[in-house]
Amino acid sequence: MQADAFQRRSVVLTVGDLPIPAAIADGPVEDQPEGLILPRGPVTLLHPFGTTRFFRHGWHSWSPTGWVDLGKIPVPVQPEYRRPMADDPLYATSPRHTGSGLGALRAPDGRVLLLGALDLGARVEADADTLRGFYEPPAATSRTSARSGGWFLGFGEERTVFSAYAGLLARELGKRKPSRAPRVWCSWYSFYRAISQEALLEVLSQVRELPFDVFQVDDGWQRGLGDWEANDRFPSGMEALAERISAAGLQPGLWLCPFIVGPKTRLFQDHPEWLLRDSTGQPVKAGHNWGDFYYCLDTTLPDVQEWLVGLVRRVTGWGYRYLKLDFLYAAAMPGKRYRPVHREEAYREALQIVRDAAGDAYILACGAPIFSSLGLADGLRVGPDVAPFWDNDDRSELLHDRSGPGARNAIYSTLHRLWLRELVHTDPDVVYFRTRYNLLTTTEKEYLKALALITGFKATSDPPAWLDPEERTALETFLTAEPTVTQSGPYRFRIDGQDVDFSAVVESVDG
Ligand code: 9PG
Repeated sequence: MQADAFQRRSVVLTVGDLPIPAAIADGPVEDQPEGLILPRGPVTLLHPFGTTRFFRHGWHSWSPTGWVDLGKIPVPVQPEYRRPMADDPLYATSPRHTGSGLGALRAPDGRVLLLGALDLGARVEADADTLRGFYEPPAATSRTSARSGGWFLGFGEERTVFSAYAGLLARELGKRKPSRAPRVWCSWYSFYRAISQEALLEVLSQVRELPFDVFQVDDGWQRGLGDWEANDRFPSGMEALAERISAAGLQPGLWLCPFIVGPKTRLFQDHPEWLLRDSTGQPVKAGHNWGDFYYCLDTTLPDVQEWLVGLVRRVTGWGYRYLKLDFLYAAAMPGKRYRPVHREEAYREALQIVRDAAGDAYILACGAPIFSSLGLADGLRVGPDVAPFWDNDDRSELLHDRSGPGARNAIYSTLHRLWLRELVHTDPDVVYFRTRYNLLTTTEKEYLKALALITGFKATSDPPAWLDPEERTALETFLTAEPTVTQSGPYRFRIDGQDVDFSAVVESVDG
């Protein structure tokens, strides 16, 4: 049945005269106020827009997302081993611009033609003549819900069309958006891996005086990637730390990567049979970081699923109520799985297992495939990491990699994923208030702050002791603000009556 669905004849449309539809070759078509619902199976649209701009949607949190110029052939990210950290590695060398889940073209009058999948595993690509959507085999089939699949084809004003599509995604994949996003202090962007019990308790004593909700311990507490136990810098253990955080009136938060395995870990040694492998039997590399390659778990294995439940129960049992789950795309990497389901379905099932084990703990999905996380994650990182600098031009330009840390890359992708706000808390990453250890200008910091006020997801890594009195006041004002936000243009907003225009940031990337 799955093969049938996949091999179904293409739907071919011609967008000669707008508004659509023109001619539909196969299958039932349902009318939507802003467009059409097309059946599952490949869709090819012949469009008259030539080398216009194409909305290219990145695969996971860090994957660049925005309007690319169809006249410019995509250039693969270098070096090769970084490709999965930048985007879906299967399309890294495609000569066509390829997006995950959806794609859109800009018509000469500014309106957009959007082709968006209503199920997992879809890709949309474009060139000067065609907009083409297809589902990868095998079809993603949910064990828990009957998703109808198919496509949404919409034409109209950009925000209206994206919003109509978001509404359909909510229907197909669910939406999970608890009231207000928590206000988070996160250890990463000040201490990086150099955290310790002592250093964090010192910061906790300052953070507790400010209106934060969560104190989140990031990378650096664990023995290894897969060995999720406290290392020697946390001599009292993680449960004791969670107790101290709770006693300070904050919710304990913890970073972990449930789906990756470091090569020097006990997990890697004890369970080589748990690793996702390629068709030649080699373990699949999910990327290179922490000075080495790291690998993926085959999350369709019953033993791995049991281990995942145990892991999540253990950390929530320690008292952590906010889980920043990172490098999640590893569970959706191409490979040969124990159960031959589509890789994004495998990922979604694994995230569902984690979701169920976490109970009502808040899940922030990071490095996460966007579509397959919808309806399960509470918060979703929608751009690359920020950094206390604007951009690393060498990586962005010379290595063709806009997924690297930097304020510009983070702002750029987040702006193009604001339409997801209807479905999930979109996390633009932290805001900087400090001057200390920071190369960002005041304007650049203001952009980050405005974006956090727009999304409503507020976080910082600044230890209050690093701030001068004015910076501290600015942080406090930010944390307590509940501004009225309206959008007045593609990249223009009014935040409590103040105009913020990101157009210059976008133009600086798009050229
Ligand atoms: C901890 C960090 C922070 C951060 C996450 C994630 O491409 N890369 O090499 C790459 C490395 C780290 C990274 C993103 C990309 O950051 O987004 O907030 O938790 O891990 O290691």
